[in-house]
Amino acid sequence: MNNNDTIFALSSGRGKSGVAVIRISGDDLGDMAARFIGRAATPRCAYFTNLKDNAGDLIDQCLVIYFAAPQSFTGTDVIEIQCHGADAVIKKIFEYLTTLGARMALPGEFSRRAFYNGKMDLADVDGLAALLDAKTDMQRKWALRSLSGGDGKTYATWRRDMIDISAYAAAILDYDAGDLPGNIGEVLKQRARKLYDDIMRALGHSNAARAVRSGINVVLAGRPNVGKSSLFNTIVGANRAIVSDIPGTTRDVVSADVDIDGYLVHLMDTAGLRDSATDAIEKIGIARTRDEMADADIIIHVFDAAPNATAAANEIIVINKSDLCDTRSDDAICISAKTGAGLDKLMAELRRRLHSITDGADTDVVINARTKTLLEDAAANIRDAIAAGDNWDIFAEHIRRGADAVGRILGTISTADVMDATFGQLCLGK
Ligand SMILES: Nc1nc2c(ncn2[C@@H]2O[C@H](COP(=O)(O)OP(=O)(O)OP(=O)(O)O)[C@@H](O)[C@H]2O)c(=O)[nH]1
Ligand SMILES: [Mg+2]
Repeated sequence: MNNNDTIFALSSGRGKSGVAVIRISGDDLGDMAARFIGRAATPRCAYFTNLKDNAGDLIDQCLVIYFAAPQSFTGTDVIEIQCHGADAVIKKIFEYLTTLGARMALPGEFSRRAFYNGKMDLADVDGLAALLDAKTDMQRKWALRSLSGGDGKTYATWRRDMIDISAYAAAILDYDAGDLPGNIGEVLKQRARKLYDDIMRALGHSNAARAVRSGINVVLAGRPNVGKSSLFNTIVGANRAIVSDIPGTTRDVVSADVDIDGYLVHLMDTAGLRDSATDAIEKIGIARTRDEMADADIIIHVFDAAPNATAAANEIIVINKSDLCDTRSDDAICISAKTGAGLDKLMAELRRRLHSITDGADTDVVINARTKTLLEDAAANIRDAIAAGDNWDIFAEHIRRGADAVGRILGTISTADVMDATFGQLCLGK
């Protein structure tokens, strides 16, 4: 698996650009670098060079940087060519590199090398994938936290602790009680309980990480004709949803992604809720509204008169059409989608709710779907260990399984499918 044949890929984005970066990874690329620049390359120095093909024809004027192993992204020798970002130039350089025996890299192959060469653990790879996907500032910050190694350190500490506890528990079986500290059993249980609490606390914040990474679902719901679509269009800043005075105008879920305070928000306009709907399509629309409400992180419940409902924890109650009537309520925000009155208050409340989803989760590991399942597995094993009483072989075995689960998060213990799924998230050139 750990075969450092020479691979290359475009590491910058596709399309016409001022500069494109082509990355090459392999063993002993010093000769290749020297060939490009016409003399021996000092690592980490930038060389302006007329890059020529095998026939001596100029391909492009480039900057070439040589990174000697292990001080490179992949831990192998790496050459970066910065050329002009034209498709024809990139294609020609690729052809040239192929004649030198290099091949096009697979998606995620550079990071796979970095992993095998000890430059990254799988938590870092998850962080890198999240960073490359980041559209908003909050996504960028969270991905960087995960990428900068904090998560890997926490997981590694947990794993070491578990291996240690498991080893001591096994020792209780193997050694005479007189040779061991008197309270060793109690100490091991206390340590296991602390680990369990730490992991459960991290899991408790996994919703925050999910919300930042995948976006926060905000659903506009309410009776027909109250102005949901009008409000949706106002927040999105474009006429995306049809507005009319006919109740039941919106039949399907209309959604748009908006960046609010650095959070990626999936804003959804829905079919108005009414029991009297007879139209089959409207009924399907209402069922969809209910599905979206069930999955919502935040519901903006819109009324056009005094609300007849109390707000659920994830609901913001809004009374629209304040330009027409003067309904007031202490628990509701009065707005007019038509004149814009009160919208600042609604947006301030929405921002407060968005922040509260992630508040307090700042110091914990950034959990994704893969790590969540493994952490749940680890926690369940620690719980079973604690429940094993003084049955120390069962205690040791469960803690060891917990350590394996955390090892899988880091890739210390791995299977081919985990590797493929993790590196497959990455694009070409990473
Ligand atoms: N005066 C006034 N009219 C509004 C306001 N907001 C919406 N309307 C009007 O109310 C009617 C219904 O608006 P929509 O935005 O289509 O209402 P909806 O809640 O999406 O309705 P359905 O899709 O049928 O569920 C339209 O005629 C809008 O112009 C407002 O703040 N003031
Ligand atoms: Mg509508």
